[in-house]
Amino acid sequence: MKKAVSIIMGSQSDLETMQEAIDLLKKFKVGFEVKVLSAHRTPRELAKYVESVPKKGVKVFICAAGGAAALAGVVAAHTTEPVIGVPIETKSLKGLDSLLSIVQMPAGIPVACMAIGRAGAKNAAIFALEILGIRDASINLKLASHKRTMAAKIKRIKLKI
Ligand code: RP5
Repeated sequence: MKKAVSIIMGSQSDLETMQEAIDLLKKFKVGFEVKVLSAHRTPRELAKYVESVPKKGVKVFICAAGGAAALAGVVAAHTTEPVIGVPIETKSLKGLDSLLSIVQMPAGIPVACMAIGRAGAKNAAIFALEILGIRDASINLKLASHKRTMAAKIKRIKLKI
């Protein structure tokens, strides 16, 4: 299975949140790889990795970081592939720090910023699948079925009030 998605996280501590994205990509049977690389702690290794993987088939990056979350922006600076950012919830500022660090990119270097925390991780995987779905009709069909399942769950709800 070719690895079309690269998930990068700034720390091992981000894995708990990013498991949501990993589980979804597994469910859709889309190839991916996961790396821990930090914009601040391993800047050279990060740049080298980002510049090397599109040649191996990576079509989209998902980057998760918390606090002064430079990761997604730095990845976007080193590639022309789409970059999706996931702001990790933090203890001090509840992830607002991560959100603003990821969303407030300067003109010319966009990052698609998701919601803070687990919802953002899940949505990052879905958004990555939507990007891949532009070229791969089978992914599109699975996404449509995923949406129908979500709708069916809502429709089944019977409130006892
Ligand atoms: C960020 O700092 C990481 O993405 C993580 O969310 C946060 C804290 O990292 P650790 O101190 O837990 O390694 O770079």
